[in-house]
Amino acid sequence: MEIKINKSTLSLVEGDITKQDTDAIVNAANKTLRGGGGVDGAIHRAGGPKILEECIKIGGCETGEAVITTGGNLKAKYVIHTVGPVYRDGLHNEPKLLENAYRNSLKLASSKGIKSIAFPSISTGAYGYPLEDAAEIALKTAINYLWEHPDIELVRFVLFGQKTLEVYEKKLKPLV
Ligand code: AR6
Repeated sequence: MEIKINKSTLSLVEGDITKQDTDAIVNAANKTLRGGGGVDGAIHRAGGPKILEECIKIGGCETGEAVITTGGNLKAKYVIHTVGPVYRDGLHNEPKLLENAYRNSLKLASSKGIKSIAFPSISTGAYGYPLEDAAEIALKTAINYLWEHPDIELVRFVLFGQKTLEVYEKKLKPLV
C-alpha cells in the first residue's frame, strides 16, 4: 500500500529491513547501543562490525532520541538508531516516547540530507507495545512530518510478516 503526502510517498511493505535500498534504515535499538535481538541483531549481523564500533563511540541513546552511523555493509548508506519505549501499561508516557522516536529519527534524516528512509515497527517486538496502538502512532507521526518536511521523499515501513502489514494497512486507510 502506498499513499502520497504532497510530493512525498509513504509506503507499507512486508519484508526485511536489512535488505532495503533507502538512503537510511532505522534500527529499533536499546539505550546501550550495543546490539541485541530482533531488528537490532539483524542489522548488526548484516551490516558488519563498523556499525557497532561507531555505536560504542557514540556511547548510548535515551528513549525517544535518535543517533546516526554509517550503514557498513548494508545497501543503505546510514543507520539511524532510535530507542522506543518499553511498554508497561500505556500510562508511563509510552505514546509520547514512541512518537518522539519516529519524529527524532526523521529530523535527524532531514538534517543529513537523507531523502528516503525505512522504518521497522518500533517497540512492538521485545518491548511489547500493542501493535494496533503503535501502528497508529507510527503512521500519524510520519504523515504529520511529511506534510511539513517535503525534503523527505520516501518513508517506507518495512513490516515483518503479513499480519503486521495488515494491521498497518488497516490503520493507514482512515488516515488517507
Ligand atoms: N526487518 C523488519 N522487521 C523486523 C526484523 C527485520 N529484519 N526483525 C524483527 N522485526 P524488536 P523492539 C520486527 O524486538 O520491540 C532488541 O533486542 C519484529 O517482528 O526488534 O523495539 C533491541 O536491542 C517486530 O514487529 O524491537 C532492544 O533491546 C519489530 O520488528 C529491543 O529488542 C520490532 O521488534 C527493542 O525492542
